[in-house]
Amino acid sequence: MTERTLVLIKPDGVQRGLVGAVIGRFERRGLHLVGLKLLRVDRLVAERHYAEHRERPFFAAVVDFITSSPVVAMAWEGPGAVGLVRTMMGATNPATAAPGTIRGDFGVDVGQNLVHGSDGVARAAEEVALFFRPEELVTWERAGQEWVAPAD
Ligand code: IDP
Ligand code: MG
Repeated sequence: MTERTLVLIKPDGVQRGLVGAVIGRFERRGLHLVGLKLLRVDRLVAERHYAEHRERPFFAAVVDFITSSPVVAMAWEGPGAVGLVRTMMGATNPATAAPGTIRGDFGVDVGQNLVHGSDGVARAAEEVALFFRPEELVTWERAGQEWVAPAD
């Protein structure tokens, strides 16, 4: 089933010049890019984005971090895209993330773990809507996509 998910390259990934490397992984995997922008996350959006963690001790730190410097926001589609992206990102803490994952290849610290990916289909729809206006999402066909997966 085709799903849509939100991916953020967090401030550490942008500052470290890893935007191309991260996007390239999703492209090579065969996912379909339907939204992309560089932006500075404002505090209200950050607090809504991390609302599920409001009571956690690290809430203020994650809001401070995501608003500290620009991020790249993307919407990607593909079969099982939500779980696929989570698998490609690796465990939340890069210290224990498997090699071959984004966090496991590029990070060492839980606070600077490079990427965000939605953790469910319903949450993904909310997160895409938080970061993109409807007209910013582009409907298009990628050449050769039939060699990645059959259309559903
Ligand atoms: P996820 O990004 O793998 O979905 P979540 O549990 O949703 O992980 O946590 C959101 C973000 O909060 C993480 O990506 C990480 O940057 C940060 N975070 C999670 N747990 C901790 C912690 O124990 N200390 C500091 N930061 C944390
Ligand atoms: Mg999460």
